Amino acid sequence: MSPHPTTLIPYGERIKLHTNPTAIKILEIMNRKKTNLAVSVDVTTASEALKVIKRVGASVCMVKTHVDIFEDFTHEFTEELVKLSKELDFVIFEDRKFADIGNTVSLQYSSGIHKISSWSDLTNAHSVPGPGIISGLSKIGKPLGRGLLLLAEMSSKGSLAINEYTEKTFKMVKETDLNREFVIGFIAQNRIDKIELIKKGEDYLILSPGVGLSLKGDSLGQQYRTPYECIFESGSDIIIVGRGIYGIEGDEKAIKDEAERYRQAGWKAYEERLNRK
Ligand code: S5P
Repeated sequence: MSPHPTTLIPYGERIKLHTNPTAIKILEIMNRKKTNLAVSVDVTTASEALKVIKRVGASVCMVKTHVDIFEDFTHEFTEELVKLSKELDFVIFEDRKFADIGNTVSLQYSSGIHKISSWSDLTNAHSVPGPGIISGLSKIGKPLGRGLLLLAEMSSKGSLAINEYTEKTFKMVKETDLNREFVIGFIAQNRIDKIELIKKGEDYLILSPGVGLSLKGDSLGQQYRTPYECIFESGSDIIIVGRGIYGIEGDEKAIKDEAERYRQAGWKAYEERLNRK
């Protein structure tokens, strides 16, 4: 099977295929820092999260958060996060997984305690409610230059986001976000932007969680693949790693070194994929 054409274009050359400021920023950072690694910082205090982010920042293009799991959330955290994102050059992705009707998600995105749209460059949503979820989030996020990812597949065992669901999620984006100004890609395990459905010059980012160099899974259904399997074999653009990095045992330097090990593995797989031409 011939490789998906997008996987043969260097990240830097894909910048011109996007108009969304967040998509452009992500690809620019990946190109500049030579990294396709996103670190998921799923710890339960904001102070611990900041420690991890400072250690991994130099190796990543993106930091992913779940701010609803922090016991000590305040906007001092988001201010510090935005500051670090500028200093250490990464994009902020709040993994909120919105899943409601358009009106509700627009409120959840802009309001409440977290006010996600005010500080997070990128967020994500399930396609299960239908296209209204894209319109509701776009109303808030597009004027701010934010980006959205739709969950087209999941890494967990028994996921229902497969086959027809995945295909319909991709088609929903094509039909709803006509100028591709807000939805910049997908959370998926494979290159789900089907060749026969993408027009020349159309570009989507595929981000894959469920990545581990030594772990194979957990007791709650998570399944891991290696950076090589994700980037080279499945054609993903960005690997998302959580426990494989912040959960590593050892001193402060261990987390930093582990992030660098994943960065190198992800980048090597990307270079091999380009050289396959
Ligand atoms: O399908 C998915 C989608 C996501 S966003 N599977 C996932 O695991 N995630 C998220 O990626 C999950 O919520 C968690 O924050 C991270 C994976 O963490 P890890 O510790 O298993 O690497």
